[in-house]
Amino acid sequence: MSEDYRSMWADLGLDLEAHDALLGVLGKTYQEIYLAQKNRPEAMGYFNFVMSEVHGLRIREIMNEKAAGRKIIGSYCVFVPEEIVLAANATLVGLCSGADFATEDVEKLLPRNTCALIKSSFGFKLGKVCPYLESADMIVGENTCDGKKKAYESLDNLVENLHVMDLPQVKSENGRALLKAEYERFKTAVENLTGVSITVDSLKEAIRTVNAKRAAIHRLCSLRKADPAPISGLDALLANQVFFYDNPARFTESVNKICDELEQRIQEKKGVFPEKTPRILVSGCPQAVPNWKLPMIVETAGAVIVGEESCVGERGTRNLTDESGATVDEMLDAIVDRYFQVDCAIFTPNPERLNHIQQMVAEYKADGVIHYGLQFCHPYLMEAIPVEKALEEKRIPCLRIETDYSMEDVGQLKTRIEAFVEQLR
Ligand code: BJ8
Repeated sequence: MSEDYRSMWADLGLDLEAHDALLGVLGKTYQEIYLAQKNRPEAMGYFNFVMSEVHGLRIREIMNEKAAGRKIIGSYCVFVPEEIVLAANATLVGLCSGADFATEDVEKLLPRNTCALIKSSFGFKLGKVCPYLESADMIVGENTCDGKKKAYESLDNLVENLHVMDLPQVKSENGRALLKAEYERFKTAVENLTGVSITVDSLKEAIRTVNAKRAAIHRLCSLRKADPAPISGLDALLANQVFFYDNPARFTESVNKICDELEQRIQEKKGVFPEKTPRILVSGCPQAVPNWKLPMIVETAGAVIVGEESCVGERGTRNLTDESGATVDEMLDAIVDRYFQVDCAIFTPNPERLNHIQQMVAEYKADGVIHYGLQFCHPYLMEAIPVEKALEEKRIPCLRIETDYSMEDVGQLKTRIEAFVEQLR
């Protein structure tokens, strides 16, 4: 990394030594998991570049945006509407939370039995190793699960400008009204931060930009229906992860380029694994960068992942926003309609999620489902039990796993996953 980046990280207040250690581990892990794959599409070269510059070039771009007066907003959840952020001439970045860091310090603020994702978000802050978090002018928290809701009360003491968004827990008329009111309040907060009023034109353009990004990912998803699978689950997950922090227009273009190449591969019947490789749908908690543990195990156990029913995946990107509204309010309604369909397990009851899992199994011709639950995540772990039961009633094999970010259980998971893959053959 150039000296130029080091001074940028120092200006952001990062702990350079700890940050070097993080980048070292990240680079090594990426090398061992991603670069070791065979038959990758050439266009994945873009994502290799993005990952090698994840704290470099992208942060430099963000710092340049800030110097030009643009505000940066950080988010932990797919309920934070990027459309509103872009329409106010700001940039939204996802704050990844996919690795353990500064655990001892974190456990002074949060109980040990908190999910790894929440602990990680605190670890990156306390360890001063996330340039996205440090460059953000506003951080958005959301009242989703109890863990996050209560953790934001403590996070409020650690960051300067935390905006907490209330979220409904029930898909009712009242729930929808709450989401609309909260998106209006968020719009005002973003406008106050940026000094930019959202107009019909700016909101329409923002909706189009985010729709284009989602449409590119939809295209990628649908190409994964082919057998042999033209892209690995690891690579598709990476595209879904980069979705959260790359420049939207460049991301859209890069994903479409991969899709062009995948279409060619499908025509030539060229796959990343041989035809008839057991196909797995992963469903459950989000897998944030650099949490690649599960797909690494699955795809080295002789199976291929063909879809992610997850917020870093189809739950997060499904459905476009209607862009035909003639007023800001009409478009806000369309945004609410789109996001209100996200079937996170914090909702009760949440039958749409089970429907979507079954739909995805059929569409992607999955042979089985692995339910991915993070330890101590009550919403997903609880929902996993009826999901597994319903799938098995339909003769769709399901393996329920509960894990964290440590590597301690890799051997045990490998054994269980290999046995599951064997059962699917
Ligand atoms: S819309 S899934 S991104 S809240 S793993 S922190 S649920 S205890 S992440 Fe999520 Fe938004 Fe829902 Fe999606 Fe809590 Fe579970 Fe931890 Fe979780």
